[in-house]
Amino acid sequence: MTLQIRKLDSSAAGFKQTLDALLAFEESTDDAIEGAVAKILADVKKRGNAAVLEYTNRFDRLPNGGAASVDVLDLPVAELRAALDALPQAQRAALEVAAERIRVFHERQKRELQGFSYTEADGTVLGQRITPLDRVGIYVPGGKAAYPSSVLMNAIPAQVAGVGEIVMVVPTPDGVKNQMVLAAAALAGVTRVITIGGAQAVGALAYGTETIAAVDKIVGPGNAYVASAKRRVFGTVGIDMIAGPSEILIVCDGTTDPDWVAMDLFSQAEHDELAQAIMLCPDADYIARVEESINRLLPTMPRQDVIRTSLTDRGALVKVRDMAEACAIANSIAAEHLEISAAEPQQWADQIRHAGAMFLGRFSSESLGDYCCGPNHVLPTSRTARFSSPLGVYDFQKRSSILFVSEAGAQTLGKVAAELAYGEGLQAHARSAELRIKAK
Ligand code: HSO
Ligand code: ZN
Repeated sequence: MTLQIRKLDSSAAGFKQTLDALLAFEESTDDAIEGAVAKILADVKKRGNAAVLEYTNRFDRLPNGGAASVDVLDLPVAELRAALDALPQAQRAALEVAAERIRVFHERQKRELQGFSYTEADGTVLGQRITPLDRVGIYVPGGKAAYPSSVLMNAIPAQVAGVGEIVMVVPTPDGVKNQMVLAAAALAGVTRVITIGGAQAVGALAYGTETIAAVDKIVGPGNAYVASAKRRVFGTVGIDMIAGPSEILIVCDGTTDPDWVAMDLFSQAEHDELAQAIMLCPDADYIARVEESINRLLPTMPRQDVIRTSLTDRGALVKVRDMAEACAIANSIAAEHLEISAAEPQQWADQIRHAGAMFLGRFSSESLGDYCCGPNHVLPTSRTARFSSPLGVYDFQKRSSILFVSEAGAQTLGKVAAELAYGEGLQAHARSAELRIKAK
């Protein structure tokens, strides 16, 4: 059965509306899920470990009738190390290379963001200090969607930032532990792993329990329950972002092997039926060749059902007037991943302002970035790259302002502050400033 991938033309009437409709993604908010999550969070807040244990035993089908206490759900750090040691050699080596490259990139980010201070003529010193968060929680989904690469991408920036405690929660449905996830946790400097998941794990991290210290921020992807729980605890703790389905946008000049482009489209389509894979290209013949590649290669893919649904429902091959127009459309899409698959990628890249990550040139497949180039694969989805950024060291740091006012500074600044304070009707502010002004 050949796949009917949508073909659009940027010159056709109504193109913009068609594209907007295709890009629209609204996370469905399900009242049943919202209600269940609110109840679980309130219960964990009130009853702590007893509630966490109950929900875990109810939802995760643990062997031997479930866990007897939350303590047994804690994995000894030695078990992480053992998982790493037991991995097949090639897999371990790949994980180590990836971890090291991700670390190098994020160390660079840390160097980019340093505090500063400057001294004024009267001796007043103003500055900014950067400190890491004390404790963060990393949510790792259980089962199929458990990606060891995501453990690296979430935990390494936290470690590089200098976060003292990195607590990973991962559900183990049916008691099955993903050994590669544990190995990745060992490499990424995770300090504690608790085998709990769902809204109850988010609640335990956010509110703390008798044995789990509350964290300052929770990051990492999860299902609808986890997303809802993260939204609800936001404010009590920080959260990263609520990730939507994966997206890839390929701007292609028609000089790349069409099989490569087809496989790159598949690579994100295979994540999820709701994933989005789109190509923009000025060459109609080339678009036909990519379509031919898609139909020839699809039957060879183990995840062809997911890919087919994703490409049929949300994919498109778009004929554009020229590469400049492709770049303009790419900016309006603000995709999570943008590949510029072209012979001269740089000139087009210079025109891009909105994209989570840009992959330049035909050798830069998105999959390399997903695993091991070094930049983070946790990226803004659903057009949010217009205003937000990849996960990074910055997300595990915060800034404090530093103000040292010299005696001389207090004389001049005191008058300014008092004037403004009287204007705002705030007497104590004004007097507080004035008390420090010496009577001449
Ligand atoms: N492309 C995904 C990340 C990932 N890919 C994990 C493979 N494993 C983020 O959009
Ligand atoms: Zn991916």
